[in-house]
Amino acid sequence: MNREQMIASVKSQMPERRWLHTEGVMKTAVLLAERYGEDPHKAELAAILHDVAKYWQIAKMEQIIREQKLNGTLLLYDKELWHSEVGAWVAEQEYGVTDIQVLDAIRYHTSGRIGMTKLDKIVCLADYIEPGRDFPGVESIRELSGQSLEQALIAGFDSTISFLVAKGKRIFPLTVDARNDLIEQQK
Ligand code: DGI
Ligand code: FE
Ligand code: FE
Ligand code: FE
Repeated sequence: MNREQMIASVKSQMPERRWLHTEGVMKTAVLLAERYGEDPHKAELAAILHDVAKYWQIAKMEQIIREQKLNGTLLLYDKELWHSEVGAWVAEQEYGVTDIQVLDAIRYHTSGRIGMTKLDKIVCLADYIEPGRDFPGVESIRELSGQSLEQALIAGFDSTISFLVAKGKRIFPLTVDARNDLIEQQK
């Protein structure tokens, strides 16, 4: 499958506004890759596919996580976390992606993880700051993104964690671990 076919297929699985978000993540991820010395092709590929499963039915995502023996702990936390794990599986199974760095960048784009690779950081940060995003504090994360991938991502996770706390929701422990690890790396 070539790039155009992949784009058409992903686009057909989501509403127009989510595709516009994906295009924003593609452009932003390529810019960040160029700025921070990562392969822009890998960044773009991960960005194209990162939300491919976002609009799949909850029951279908749950079924894939169970049947394919993916990370079942996710099922104990917010459903918003499931599309990244399922997305990585789909990228491999249906889109033939074999590059583990690209698959992991998709898999961890929502939660983050300990020891995030540069590509993980780029895709996760691009998801926060693409031009279509507007949440309180996004502008300061955009500014930080010009200085430090890590500082910007810490601010992104802080914003998500605060949002979840304000809503009285639980936090997936890996997100807290990812934030703590990025802070540790900054020392
Ligand atoms: O898929 P997107 O909307 O582009 O963004 P995303 O994949 O980063 O998903 C973010 C959503 O996930 C956001 O609404 C918060 C929600 N969420 C729920 N629990 C957690 C969580 N996000 C993180 N990072 N950690 C959680 O524990
Ligand atoms: Fe997502
Ligand atoms: Fe995100
Ligand atoms: Fe996204």
